Order: sequence, then structure tokens, then C-alpha cells
Amino acid sequence: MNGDILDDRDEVNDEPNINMALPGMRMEALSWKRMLLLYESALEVINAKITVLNKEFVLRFGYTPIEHISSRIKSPQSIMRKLKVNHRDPLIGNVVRYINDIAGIRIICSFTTDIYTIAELIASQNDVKVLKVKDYIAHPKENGYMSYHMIVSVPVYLSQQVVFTKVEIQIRTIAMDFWASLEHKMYYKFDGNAPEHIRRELKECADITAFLDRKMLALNEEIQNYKVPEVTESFAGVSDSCDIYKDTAYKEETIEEMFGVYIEESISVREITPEVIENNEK
Ligand code: 0O2
Repeated sequence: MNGDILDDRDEVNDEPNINMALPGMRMEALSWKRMLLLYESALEVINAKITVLNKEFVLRFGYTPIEHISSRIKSPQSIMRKLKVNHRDPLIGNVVRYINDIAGIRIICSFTTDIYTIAELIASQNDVKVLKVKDYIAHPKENGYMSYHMIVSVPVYLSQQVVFTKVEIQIRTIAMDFWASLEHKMYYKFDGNAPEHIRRELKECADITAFLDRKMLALNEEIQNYKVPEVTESFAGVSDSCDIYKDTAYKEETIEEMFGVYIEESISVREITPEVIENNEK
């Protein structure tokens, strides 16, 4: 899994840069830099949540549901284009209000079932507000596009306030992503007016993609459920040596309750004053 800042959604794939200016934008009380700071921070919040979930999955189930993650801040050109298409004035207020995917994260999973699991796990977190869901897997678009979209908002803790900030999360399989990236290229190449036979063939590919995802999922389930004859003899010693865990004083839940609250009493806590730092440096 990586945290690349890249995306095929925008034709400009620049790294998000809080110094970038929005051409033609009339500045308001909320500055462009502050807005980008919020969106970038919101992306980091979501990225951290997903990384934790993925690592926990590996620990609990021995597999990673996420193939990779990419995130990006929408380019100024793309924001301006979307405002124009939606007949909105180029005002920061309109960007914040009407453009839901300034901060975008894309999660690529192996199987369709993983998509719904990840979506549920994100949605069930207390500090995540789900504002909108579009399930283009259950209901593919006419052109064949499949993906699961969520607009969520997450708290960004600034020095003086907490700002709930929107992030668009797209979750799809590798096959869906492959299709979407080709369709995206076609869309821009022909400016939305691709020749009929290309659109038809791409739709055929979408059907094949859906078929492939179903087949791969079924095959994976068969592999998981396949009973390999057990060889117990050679593992006898290993299970004996693991007995230590059976009698351990702390059960897993008890230990988890101690994270973040338990401080060993013998540790003395000193106030950190400039004198203390000075003495330590000597
Ligand atoms: P781009 O690529 O960023 O320039 P909403 O957010 O619900 O108010 P929106 O943005 O139409 O309205 O939502 P939707 O339908 O969920 O689409 C969001 C994003 O999903 C798009 O962003 C695309 O990145 C992607 N997407 C949607 N439909 C298609 C499609 O048919 N093909 C491909 N390849 N991607 C699609 P933008 O801002 O429209 O475009």
C-alpha cells in the first residue's frame, strides 16, 4: 500500500502544494492556503485510518484487503472546470460548498466483498460522518463505470478549532480501476464525444470486468474453503510451546484497555522547565 499523491482524475497530476493559486478565484475570508491545509489534513486523517484497518486485517485474517491507495488534491484547473460546468461563480465559498472531491482518496481492493467491508468499517467510525454514498457497483453507470463512492467528513484539529472537512473516497477493484483509467483517457481524448464503436467496446469491457470480478471472488472463496489434509505430527512441538499464551495473566482485551491509560507508578514525572533541559544537556 502506498500513499502516493496521484490521480488520473485530473489531467494535471501536480503534487498538492498549499502555495498553489487558483486562477481567476476571488479571494474571500477563508484563504486558498487555509482551505488546502484543511483538505490535505483531512486526507491524512483518512489515510491513517485506512492504513490501521489494513494492518489490523493482516494481523487478524492474514491477508490484506487493500491492494493500494492513492490520494490527491484536485487541481485548480479541474476545480474551475467543475464550477463552470455547475454554473457556479469562482468563489471559495462555492468550492467548499459544491465541490465534494477537492480531497480525494482511491482505495483499490482485490475483491468486491472487500470494498463493502472497507466502506462499512470507515463509516462505522465515530468521528466519520457519511454525507453521501453512490454505489456504482450495485448500479453501474450507463457507460459501464463501476466504483463505490463515499463523501465523508472528518475532524481536522487546528490550534483554535475543529473543522469537519469533506473527503471523497472511491473504492473499487483492480479490474474496475483498470477500466476506469482507460475510459478516463478516452473521455479526455475525445472531449466526451468518443466514436460509437469505441464506447460500445468499452461497455463490453465493463461487462467482462464485472464477470472477471465475480469469477475471481468465487475462485478465491473456493481456495479459502478448500480443506488441505492436516499434518499434525510435525507441529506437535510447536503447539506445546504455545501453551504459554493459554495461561497468560492478561487476556487480549484487558491489555487493549491499558493502551493509552496505564503509566507505571515508579516513573517520576518532572515538570519540564528550561533548567531541566539545561541540566540534561550538560
Ligand atoms: P475528474 O475526473 O475529477 O475531473 P457529487 O460529488 O456527487 O456532487 P460528482 O462529482 O458528479 O458529483 O460525483 P460522482 O458521480 O460520484 O463522480 C465523482 C468522480 O468519480 C468523478 O470526478 C470521476 O473521478 C469519477 N467518475 C464518475 N463517473 C465516472 C466515469 O464515468 N468514468 C470515469 N473514468 N470516472 C468517473 P469528476 O470531478 O467528475 O471528474
